[in-house]
Amino acid sequence: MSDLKAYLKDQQVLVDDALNQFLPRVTVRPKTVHQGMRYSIFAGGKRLRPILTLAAAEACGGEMKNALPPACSVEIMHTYSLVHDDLPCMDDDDLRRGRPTSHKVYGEGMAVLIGDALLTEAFTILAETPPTKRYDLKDILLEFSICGGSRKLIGGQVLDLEGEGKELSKAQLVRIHENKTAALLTTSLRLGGMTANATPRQLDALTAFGYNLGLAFQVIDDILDVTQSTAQLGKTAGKDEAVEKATYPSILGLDKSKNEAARLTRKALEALAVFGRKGKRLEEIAHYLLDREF
Ligand code: GRG
Repeated sequence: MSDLKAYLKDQQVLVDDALNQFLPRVTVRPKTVHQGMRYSIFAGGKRLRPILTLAAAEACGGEMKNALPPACSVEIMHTYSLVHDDLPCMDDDDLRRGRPTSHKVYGEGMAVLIGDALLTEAFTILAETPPTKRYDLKDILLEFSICGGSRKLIGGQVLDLEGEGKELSKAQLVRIHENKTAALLTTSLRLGGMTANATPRQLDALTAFGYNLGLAFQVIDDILDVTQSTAQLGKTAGKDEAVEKATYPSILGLDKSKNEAARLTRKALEALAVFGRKGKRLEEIAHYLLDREF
């Protein structure tokens, strides 16, 4: 596992360097929005999604440098969703990645624009992805845009908003998180595979892995919200219970939620068989996420 820790650190540095290269400098006018974009991007964060993109490319025999543009795009789309999700009209949060949220620093109107600018920039960077024999830029663009749109990411947020203050069934909760959480993890992996000219069978395997890993990740996120401190998480702990949000622990209880996360992780791991030894990093990441503490 210590080898994995070193690998994760190296990948984080690689992604951060690429993000630094791709994003507009703070001196570009208007400076406020570019400062705000970098404030949220470089606030920390595990860089899970871009690391998955790079590891999926590796599993399919591709080159890391070709996967860097989509790796940055998925991290930027993720960060935009956090900036907007934290707004007072959404989840109303003051703390993210251990820092005051974007609207606390820049004001609400500017935080909306910072989120918009991040999402738009994600497409600009995605356009740098080199096409492969099986996947042209249109395939890559559609994978990314459908994931971020009303059918997935935004659709999940809509269901989340509509479910506020209601008792939800497990099936309804799963539907929210398939879209809010699992969709972007799946797209992160699939884009990595596409840059490596993945076979349809490999792409299906990445999809099944991403779906189950994404749901497992959310179950753990819900568990950590109950069991960890604000300092440990870098975001407000106990928030779900405080706003009476339906979560895995609130529906299943803590023990059954832990079993559910382990079951989903097992399903995710089964999907990796097609990669043989090349799927080792993805396998290690799945184990690591199940045991994570923040
Ligand atoms: C379009 C506004 C809008 C929302 C879409 C993705 C989303 C829905 C909202 C973002 C907030 C949220 C609770 C997402 C669920 C996925 C999740 C657990 C995100 C946290 O991801 P980590 O732990 O965060 O990878 P870091 O900071 O490490 O990158």
